[in-house]
Parts: sequence; C-alpha cells; structure tokens
Amino acid sequence: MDLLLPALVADGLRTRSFGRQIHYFEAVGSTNDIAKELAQAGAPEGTIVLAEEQTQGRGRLGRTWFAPPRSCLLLSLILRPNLAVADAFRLTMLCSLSAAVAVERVSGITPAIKWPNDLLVGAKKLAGILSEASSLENSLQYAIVGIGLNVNFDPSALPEVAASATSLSALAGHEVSRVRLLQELLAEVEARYPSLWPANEDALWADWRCRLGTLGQQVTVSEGGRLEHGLAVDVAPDGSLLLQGDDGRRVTIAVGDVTLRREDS
Ligand code: BT5
Repeated sequence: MDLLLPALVADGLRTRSFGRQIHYFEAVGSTNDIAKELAQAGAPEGTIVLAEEQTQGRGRLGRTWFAPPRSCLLLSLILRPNLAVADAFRLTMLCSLSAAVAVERVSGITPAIKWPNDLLVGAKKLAGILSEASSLENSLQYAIVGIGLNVNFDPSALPEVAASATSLSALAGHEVSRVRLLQELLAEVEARYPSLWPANEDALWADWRCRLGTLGQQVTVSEGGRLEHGLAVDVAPDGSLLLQGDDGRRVTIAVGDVTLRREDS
C-alpha cells in the first residue's frame, strides 16, 4: 500500500510551485478546514493539505464525504488567483478537468464530468470537488479546492456509497498508485492554470465542456429547494447550465444538483 508521504510525492513531481509545500496528516477532520487556516495565515499558492483519513470529510451543503483510511486521494489545494468572485467557478472547472485528465493518464479510465462538480464513470461517482473561497469586495482573496477521489477500495463494502460510487481499483481490477495520480493532477493543474484567464479562445471552458457528460441529457436540477426539469442544452463560459424546459422555456442555473430524469421516475 502506497502512503502519500511528502518525500514520495516530491520524488518525480514535475511542478514548479504546485504541491511543493505539503501538509500531510494521518488523520484530520477535513483537509479543507486545515487549508483554510493555512491560507488565512498566509500560506502560498500551490500549498496542499493531504490526509490519509478524514473524520469530518465534507461534501457540499453539509453532506458527508466517506473514504476508508489510506485508500483515496483526499486533498485541498490553496489557490490565490487574481479573479473576480463571479469567475470563481473556473477553479472548479480547472480542477475537475485536471483530475479527469490525470485519472486517464495514470489508469487509462476516462471519467466524464458531471455538472457542476463530480467525476463519474458510467452512472457512478468517482470523485467530488468542494471549492470554497474567501473574497474581499469583488475579488477572490484565496480559494480552497478540495478533491476527494476514490482510488483503492471496494465501494460495495462501504454501505453509505455502495450503490452510487466507484473507484479506480474497482474499475481497473488492480491497485493504482495514489502518488503518481497526485503528481499528474498537480502537474495538470499547474499547466492549465494560465487558462483561468482566457486570451483569445477559452480553452479551459472548451476542454471542460467537451468532457461534460451532462449535456444532451434529460435532467432534473435542484437549486435551493427549487426543481427544474429539462434538457441540458449547454454551459456558459461562467459555468452556468442552460436547460430547455418541456415547455420550451430556457433557464440558466448557476449552481445545483443534477439527477438524470430516468433515475427520478
Ligand atoms: C462533493 O460533494 O462531491 C464534494 C466532495 C469533496 C470531498 C473532498 S475530500 C478533501 C476535501 N476535504 C473535505 O472535507 N472535502 C473535500 P457533494 O456533491 O455534496 O456530494 C456528496 C455526496 O456524495 C454524499 O452525500 C454522498 O452521497 C456521496 N459520497 C460521499 N462519499 C463518497 C465517495 N467516496 N464516493 C462517491 N460518492 C460519495
């Protein structure tokens, strides 16, 4: 079993700054909470918090993130991009796309991105992303991107996620190196980082959009207690989802949870 020891992660890491400062824990509450404290204390961009286990792993909206000890990638990345708050979703785009590319490179498995923040293989969830930002007026002060990626465990043995989750080892039939996966992920985030600010073409948005499995599907989106049904037609460069309702009405949704409609019926 490979541990995510900082010396192992540093050995062969191709980045200049991302992942060069690692805070590694055998067990923490939530890596996002530790990263927030570090960011507030001035930790530089690219600093990561890694844990072998979380006792209070968080999803969005107060939901829980489960992962058996020493089996997954549980990390939070500190970013300090010069971005407006309105563009904060581009960080989720950057990290979900980079995670999908890293998974493909290391395991040969191609995950789809499920709007707004998951990686799926088939209908099952492989990874989730929790972005949290602190802003001053309209600018981001720092952002924490938390990534939970299922690597080496059997999801069917974890009752909380048995029906809905998958992992790389379950898909590949063998264990996958968490260290290599993390190194590829960090390299990909760093390489794509300049694309947060598009010059001519918006390559980040275009590449993210290409991998979105959600488009073209009939979906139900819940957004703050409101339900919208329709065809997921497209995404805008700011990341919002465009739905065409059954009555032909077009609705733009900034954040929400998507389910496929056949799952609801
Ligand atoms: C997410 O939330 O998908 C974001 C998850 C982010 C986790 C990382 S781990 C490192 C960092 N530190 C943290 O404390 N969090 C971040 P959401 O879209 O709300 O999905 C949460 C739902 O996914 C749960 O309610 C479960 O149904 C499901 N789930 C929980 N653990 C899972 C797992 N290991 N694999 C697949 N699905 C899971």
